[in-house]
Amino acid sequence: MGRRIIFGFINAVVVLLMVLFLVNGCEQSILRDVVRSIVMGPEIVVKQGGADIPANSDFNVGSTGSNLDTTFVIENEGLEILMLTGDPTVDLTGADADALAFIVESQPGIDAIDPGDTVDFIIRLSASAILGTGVRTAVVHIPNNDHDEVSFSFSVTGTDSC
Ligand SMILES: [Ca+2]
Repeated sequence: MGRRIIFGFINAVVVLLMVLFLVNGCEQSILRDVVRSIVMGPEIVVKQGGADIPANSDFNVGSTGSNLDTTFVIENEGLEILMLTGDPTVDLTGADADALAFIVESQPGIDAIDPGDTVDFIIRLSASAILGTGVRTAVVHIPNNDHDEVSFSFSVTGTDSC
């Protein structure tokens, strides 16, 4: 909470500075970019099939009788390097993750994403005769250094039709 207040304060100061630059009428683009990078920092965005997956939302991977892989994309829409700080980088929690119904089939290959760059990871829903048919769910955790989304997470749901 304290951090948000600090960033809010910094944002207010930056807006004031930008107005002053504008009034001044000078070319201040370099300084403006420096100020923006301080404020905006890294910005994590997670996508699947080109669509944003908001934090804390639920994504349905579908139904399978064997293995179903879904590729997700982590994008850095900020102006500083986005660090993926987890170990493992992408982690799954929940009873169905513990039972390996959902696994991270492929981790992001890097833990530092430059501004504008992306990295993929793959989550697999495994159908299992042991678990039987039913709906499976797990929570996907992507710890990172985005100022307001350091514990970015969302749910995945899918149906085991085995
Ligand atoms: Ca953010």
